[in-house]
Amino acid sequence: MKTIKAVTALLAFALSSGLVYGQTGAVQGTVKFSGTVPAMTPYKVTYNNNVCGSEASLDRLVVSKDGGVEYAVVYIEGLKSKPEHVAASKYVIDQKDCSYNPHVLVVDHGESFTVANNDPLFHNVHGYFASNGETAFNIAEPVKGMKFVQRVRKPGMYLMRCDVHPWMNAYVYVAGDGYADATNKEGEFTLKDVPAGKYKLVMWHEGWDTKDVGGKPEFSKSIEETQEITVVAGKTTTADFTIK
Ligand SMILES: [Cu+2]
Repeated sequence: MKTIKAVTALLAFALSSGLVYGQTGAVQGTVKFSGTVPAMTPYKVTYNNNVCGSEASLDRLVVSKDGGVEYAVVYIEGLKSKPEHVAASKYVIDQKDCSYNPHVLVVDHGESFTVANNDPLFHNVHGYFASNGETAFNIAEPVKGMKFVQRVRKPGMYLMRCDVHPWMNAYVYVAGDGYADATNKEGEFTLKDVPAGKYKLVMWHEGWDTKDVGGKPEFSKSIEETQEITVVAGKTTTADFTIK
């Protein structure tokens, strides 16, 4: 009798934890560029050249030789993940050689990220809500080695720029929906442990057209594409996007 009880308890645990049926699946795919990749004109740097160099890439469109688009953000709309605490030290945007690294960072909702200055000059990190262009935060980091932890409570996309060096730009996506990833150098993304079900998958790319407005690059609108996906328990769903 004891054995039956123990087995029943074990089975109940296995079922509730999804060990037996595996109630989650994965979503995997790529973002590719179709057609001729437009040449990106580097920004001409005319001051702080000893640190910043003479030309800067705006990193607006980064495509691999196989057409993979880096720095796109792919997320599931409206699916909340379990908040998992991640230390702010895990999410870092570094300022080095007057460029943000990485160019795009995905941060889980409710978490903080660190902005570091590894240049021997003044940078300020001006964060804007990408949705309306309003200021979300503004951090001054005048000295090399400074670090600042920024908490972003409102989910969504943030654009960061430096008011001193107008070519510097980066994005932080605060994943209100939890399930989000930024594409790697090959344009690949992976979303793991997604509960089985039907969802809307969204692909966001910042867009690459720029206009020079008094020496400051002004960026065109971002690009968004969606597709319906079905996540099956224990399986990997493939979803590919193309931009042109
Ligand atoms: Cu700067």
